[in-house]
Amino acid sequence: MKALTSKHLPSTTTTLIHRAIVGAPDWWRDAVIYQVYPRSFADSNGDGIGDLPGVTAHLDHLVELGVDAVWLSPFYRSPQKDGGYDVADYREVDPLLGTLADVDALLAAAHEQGLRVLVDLVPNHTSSAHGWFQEALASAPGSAARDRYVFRTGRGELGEEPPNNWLSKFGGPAWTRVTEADDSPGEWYLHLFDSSQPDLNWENAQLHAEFEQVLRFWLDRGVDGFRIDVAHGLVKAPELPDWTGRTTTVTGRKRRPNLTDEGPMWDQDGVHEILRAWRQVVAEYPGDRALVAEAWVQPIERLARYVRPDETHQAFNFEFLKTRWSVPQYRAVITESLEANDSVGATTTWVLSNHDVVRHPSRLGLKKAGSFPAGIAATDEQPDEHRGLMRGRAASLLMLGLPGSAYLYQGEELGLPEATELPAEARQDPTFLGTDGKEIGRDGCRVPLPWVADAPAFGFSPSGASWLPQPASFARYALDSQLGVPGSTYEMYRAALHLRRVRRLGSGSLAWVVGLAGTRKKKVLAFINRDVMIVMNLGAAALPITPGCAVLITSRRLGIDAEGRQTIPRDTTVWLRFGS
Ligand code: TEU
Ligand code: CA
Repeated sequence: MKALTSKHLPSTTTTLIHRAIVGAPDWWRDAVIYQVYPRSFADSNGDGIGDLPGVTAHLDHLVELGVDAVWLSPFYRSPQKDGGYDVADYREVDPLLGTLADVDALLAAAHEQGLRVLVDLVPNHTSSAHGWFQEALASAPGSAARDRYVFRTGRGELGEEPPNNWLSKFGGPAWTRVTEADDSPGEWYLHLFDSSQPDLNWENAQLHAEFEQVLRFWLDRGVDGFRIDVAHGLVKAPELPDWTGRTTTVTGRKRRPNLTDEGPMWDQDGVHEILRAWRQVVAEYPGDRALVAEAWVQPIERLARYVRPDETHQAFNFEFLKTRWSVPQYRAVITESLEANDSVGATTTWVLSNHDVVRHPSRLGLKKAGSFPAGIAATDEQPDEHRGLMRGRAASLLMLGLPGSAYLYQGEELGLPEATELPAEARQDPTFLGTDGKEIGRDGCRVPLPWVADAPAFGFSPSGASWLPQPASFARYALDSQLGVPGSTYEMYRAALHLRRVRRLGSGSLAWVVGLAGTRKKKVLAFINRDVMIVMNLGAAALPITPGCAVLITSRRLGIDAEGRQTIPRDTTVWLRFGS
């Protein structure tokens, strides 16, 4: 490393932050994993809702793109009050999305094509339609059936007040009162999310045994691992103390989401025992099955506890996702992430978009670039689409050049923006419905994908139906209008994934480079990973390409300066190769 930099980069200083993995890494350490939100990916039967046969039919797209694995958001039987994150049966497929045979066919086809498949595990809560909850409602207070959930008597003389002051992430109190069998007002049950999503009681030993069977059910069918929903919320502080900090995802007028989950309902030590038990279960199976934790905890050192050697293999790095469009902030987050994860021997798992957040080109097209609204309404500031796309592409090339694993959210390979003008009647997110539209919610990142510019529903559905309306602008983003088009976002992702693979960047190293000719420290981020230098320019001044470096890929067209040298314009990331 030293020889390379001193020879090719005179007058710079380099700081090694993270060493390359020697030998063959576990597959997940450097994998690129593509998130499919099934209801919005591809509809096979024309009802306007994406389904499992639709996913199977389009696996070739993922192979072409060059990802290693797919994570499927929930497809289980569900009343669909929260896009399937309200599970009524962990072992059944929702008829809207397909059948168990469709899952088997998807797994077989994916494995045949060399793709691994992770599925979503939703252990914090069930749907209120789950048999367990129905049984709890029909059973008496204090019964074993009620003990699967968090039932408590209310406060106040007649128990008419909720047991504590916790708020639901989707707005309103986190408690709902039930009516007992004799029609009297009864106990209250806890729901950190929608009232149709009662929290499970992870103090209950029976539940541990039952969930282990759920894991085995899917592992036996051949899934390669699980994404664990709300991994940081499973265990609550004993006695459920009142909490005056913020709890909600949505926060009222300002639409600023709560960026960290803090308080007695989150990140309790007990969750780690549960994750350890699941790690042992997946370790019994051949083929390196993996777990990824969804845990909105802060700071990064706290998140690193989830990826200790006997816990989950990965945890989404949401601090990276939340980073503002700023070189010092990126440098700090990347350094802290690699150091914290290295200290426990874990991989860092980068992510920019998912089904819960505003798509990253749109976040980066706001005046406060990279700020984090909980959704964008037609009446809010509208992102600058072009600038956002350019920045989004630069952010993606930055992410894909980093050592570690990366998750892509369906549609980001097309550069899709957030849909900000969905009509109220179309919106379905419980955060929108539960707040009478005061909160705009997450539907804007869940609009069905455009595959073909000139086809009904842009090729999403043979009938032209689409459960959320697609903006007309999606024609410009359709896959077929980008295929083979030099400089298109799709071709950029495809080329980046290819280069990342052949140059083994995912298992590579990171050394910051400071002092490249013509750069200002606060505007240029540069690092070396194996034989590639990744440079991101956020400054107004175009940056000449370092002599002796060949351009491998760029997020936007390069400029030429007066001396005829290629230059890196503003809001651009390039990957450069040393030597000839
Ligand atoms: O999200 C968990 C979660 O806590 C999010 O609400 C997150 O805090 C928020 O998006 C940050 O802005 C998971 C699923 O990903 C989400 O789709 C579900 O609605 C939720 O769990 C309940 O299952
Ligand atoms: Ca369908």
